[in-house]
Amino acid sequence: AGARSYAAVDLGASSGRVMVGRVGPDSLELTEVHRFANRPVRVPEGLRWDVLGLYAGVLEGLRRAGDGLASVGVDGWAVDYGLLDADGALLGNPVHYRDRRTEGVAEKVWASVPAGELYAATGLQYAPFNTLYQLTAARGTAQLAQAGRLLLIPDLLTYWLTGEQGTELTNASTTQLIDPRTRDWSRGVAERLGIDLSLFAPLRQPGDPAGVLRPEVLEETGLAGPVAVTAVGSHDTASAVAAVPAGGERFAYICTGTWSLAGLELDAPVLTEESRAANFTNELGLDGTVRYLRNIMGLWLLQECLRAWGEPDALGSLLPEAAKVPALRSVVDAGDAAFLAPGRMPERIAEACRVSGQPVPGSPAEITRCILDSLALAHRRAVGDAQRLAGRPVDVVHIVGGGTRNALLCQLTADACGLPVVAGPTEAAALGNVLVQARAHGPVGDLAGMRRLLTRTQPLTRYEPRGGTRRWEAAQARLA
Ligand code: LFR
Repeated sequence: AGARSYAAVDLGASSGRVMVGRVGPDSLELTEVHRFANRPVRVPEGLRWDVLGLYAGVLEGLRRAGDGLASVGVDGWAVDYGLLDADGALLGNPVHYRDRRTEGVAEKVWASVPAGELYAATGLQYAPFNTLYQLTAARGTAQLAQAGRLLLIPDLLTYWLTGEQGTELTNASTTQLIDPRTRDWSRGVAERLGIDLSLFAPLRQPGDPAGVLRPEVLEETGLAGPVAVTAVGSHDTASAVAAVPAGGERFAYICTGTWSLAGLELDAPVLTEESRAANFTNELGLDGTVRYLRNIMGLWLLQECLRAWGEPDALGSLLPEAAKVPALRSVVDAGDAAFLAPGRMPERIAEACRVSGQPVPGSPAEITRCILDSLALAHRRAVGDAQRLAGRPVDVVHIVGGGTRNALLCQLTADACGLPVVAGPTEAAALGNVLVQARAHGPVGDLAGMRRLLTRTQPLTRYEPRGGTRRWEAAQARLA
């Protein structure tokens, strides 16, 4: 009784999905209605997103969701954007954050605003693909010169659905143009770098109304109007963190998928020089929170190997074999930006092992084990560093997202961290998306109330640490 349905559009780097969440005062059920591939395309200019293909997938998903939706919300990966001309038409295909155009750009930016000042003002870790570096790389291009508007990917799709433009705050915080203390634009930084903030549409908060589906969208999807569209934590990681089923405050989280995003939820940013040196980021979360975390390469390392082996679906059979390979024979630094670009991943991993004087993994099972050990090790380091830098000890590590399906990774993470791991939900980003909509339209309470509902309704698996944290310390020392 009293349950309502919300559609969550969740766009990841390898697939997009439309899920329908049915939320009542004491119930929460999520159904996948459509999943579609997200395939980056290499053209002569570089690596691009097929954003029209994604939009078509979204429309098909809404059609399958059918009538009775109280609202629709869109989240997706961060930092990337589409440019619109003065008539609102998209200028070319959005550039992929793994494109090479940002190589060497940071040094140019730091010549105008030193890296230390940039961190103190924006709290963002250095990643070559932060929107700020992308915009600097694009300076002087015909496309940017023609642009009247910049919309981050989820905001672009929301615009196509509604005709209304906005810049949702959690994702805006990944541009490196937001001050995490004021949660507003960092005008000083933008000015010094010659970035025109009027390219951005006005800021929107998660939960704000974002319009209604356009009549043409209703016609194409066969839905009966009106259907509201609601701003959610449109950065997928913000939605995923909102759906971490934590009880109290003493928890760390790891959002797993193409990336592993590991850290803490805080009330205020940590902007110290030590934090910058450790490359921790202060992205914005729901209700005034800060997502204090580090980006780790994540299951991308494995996805790329599977692609290289021509066996994209072989993980199920590889994992039992990888579990039999001796632990911690060789590890790589899973935080290293050297693994950012696509291509030749098995060779690059083997090479990293050779250079650091470790046994070189050869078979797919050995390479898989090396990757999982390396991810668990990077999880351990990020969870440990975050506690130390923020002065906030934790008792439990929550793993959400695609990695929850990988029991070996969850167990190794518990072992490495020396803490219990609670794994689940898998579709955290979609659940966070749905719950923010439900809160805007119904009886769901604050963040703590959302988390209680998740704890009561979602299947969770607990992994206890099996001891032996010394071995992980020793493995870490090999990478120093
Ligand atoms: C995860 C994610 C990360 C962001 C990376 C690039 O999907 O959104 O949080 O750093 O993708 O956008």
